[in-house]
Amino acid sequence: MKAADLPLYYNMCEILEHNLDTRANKTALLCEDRSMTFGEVSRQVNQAGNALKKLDVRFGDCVAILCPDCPEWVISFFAATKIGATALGMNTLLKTEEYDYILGDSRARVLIVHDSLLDAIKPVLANHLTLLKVVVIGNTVDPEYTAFTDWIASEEETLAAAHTHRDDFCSLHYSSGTTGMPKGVLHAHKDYPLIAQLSGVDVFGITEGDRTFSVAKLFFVYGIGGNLIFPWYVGASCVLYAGSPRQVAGVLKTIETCQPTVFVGVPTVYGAILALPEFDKRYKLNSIRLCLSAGEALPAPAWQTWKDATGLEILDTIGCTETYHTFMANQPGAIRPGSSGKPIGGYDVRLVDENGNDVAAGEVGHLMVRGESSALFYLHQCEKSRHTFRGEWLFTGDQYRRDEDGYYWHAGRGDDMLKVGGLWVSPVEIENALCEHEAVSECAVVGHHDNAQLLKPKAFVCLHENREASKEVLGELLKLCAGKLDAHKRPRWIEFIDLLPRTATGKVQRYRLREL
Ligand code: 3UK
Repeated sequence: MKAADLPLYYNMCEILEHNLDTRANKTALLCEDRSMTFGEVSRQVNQAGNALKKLDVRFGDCVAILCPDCPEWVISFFAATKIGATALGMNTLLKTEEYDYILGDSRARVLIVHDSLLDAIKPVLANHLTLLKVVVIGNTVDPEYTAFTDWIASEEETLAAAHTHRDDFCSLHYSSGTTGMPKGVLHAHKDYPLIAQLSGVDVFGITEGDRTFSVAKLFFVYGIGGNLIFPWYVGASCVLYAGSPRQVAGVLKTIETCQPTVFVGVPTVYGAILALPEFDKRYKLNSIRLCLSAGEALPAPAWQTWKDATGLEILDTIGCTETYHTFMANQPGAIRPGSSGKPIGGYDVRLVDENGNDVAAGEVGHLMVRGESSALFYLHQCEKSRHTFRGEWLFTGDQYRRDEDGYYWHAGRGDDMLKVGGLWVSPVEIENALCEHEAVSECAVVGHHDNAQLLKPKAFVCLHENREASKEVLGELLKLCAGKLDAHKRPRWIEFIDLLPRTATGKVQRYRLREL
């Protein structure tokens, strides 16, 4: 599928509305306390869209949503895009100053916020004169604000979609980098059917009979793609989970109750489930036919243990906010555990050196990707945009190696790579070696200057709960590295810590380790 196959004037609310002809009474979404049909969702989208129009929200204006995964999140998102505005699903794990930055950078006109998150953003609302209205979802609504249900209750249940060009922007996602303030990534209406067809249908084979469930939240592109856009594009249902993915028991209980067929997971959650003794006997997971993983590399041992316990083969896939969704994946029947698979249809990749020339086979290079769902720039970030968006190609910042069979292996982030003694060293290679020790639960390697001000690898190691840091363990780790790694790659320091610092979306913040 190509963008040019879509009508020139196209609104992404089609992804919901094409279901109205034949499936208006089919369940579109389920959550802990409710379920809604496509018809019901569509009527409330129209009501919310009419309420936004009454506030004079116009083409291109930003509507910010700050809410755990629930029907109102979805309704607000489609309402905004349907009237031609830009929907901004905000990360629910950010700090007040980050909300302040995002409200300002996006010039949000309306904020739709869940009562449980109001306190986190309330102190900065007065800073934003562009903000016309705050609508609150939930039970305990401050009389200062309008309750979501009251806001839409008296509105008309019909609404014509705005005459949007397929290249008009319809969503804004802030991507939390490992450094600096988050960057706003705008996506167009066309990107939604593109990713649904290219990944959801062509690679993952999602069909009308499926039911998706995601631990990645809707504010995260991987989550909204896998758990809203893919299923609705084919008329399947989704399960919304408002809880934290860290509450693994809640995740497993939801799977047991709602019986999804597709599980949209991340490596840390697979790891946490595997750490629960006899999880496969205590919870019924047999509704699941397909398991996805993304966000960071899924280690091969976790892939194998999951397969041994459940019989299911996880598909590790990589995408980024800039491409909206997947561009490389392990495909059913062609999986290489530990790798990110191969480029999927609709996307091309290249591995290049510092000068932009293709690297030789087997060598690590910077990953560039080309595909029609790519964003065009970062909002208000000229310099960063120039660095990342290079004509048709997107510079991902990832380091990859391609093996003889064409599979791609992640070798860390470009900005994490170390040059030791003039040679490139990937922290990931050292981390993999350390993780082979049975006492190690996770670890991260960063560059650290030695007495001669030369960069050398330093490892931060977390041990399993029942293990103590000791001279013995340290000695074993050093010995392990000596056996596995070339001399220049061996960590010169190993420090034991309780937890690795992570971003709100779960990525290790190496820059914080560097600062330690
Ligand atoms: C890293 C991976 C190794 C990689 C995303 C699937 O994660 C997503 O988007 P983000 O913008 O982050 C992108 C960056 O995360 N990464 C993601 N997946 C993998 N590294 N193996 C993987 N399987 O550094 C990438 O550049 O938060 C993932 C679909 C849509 C997405 N937006």
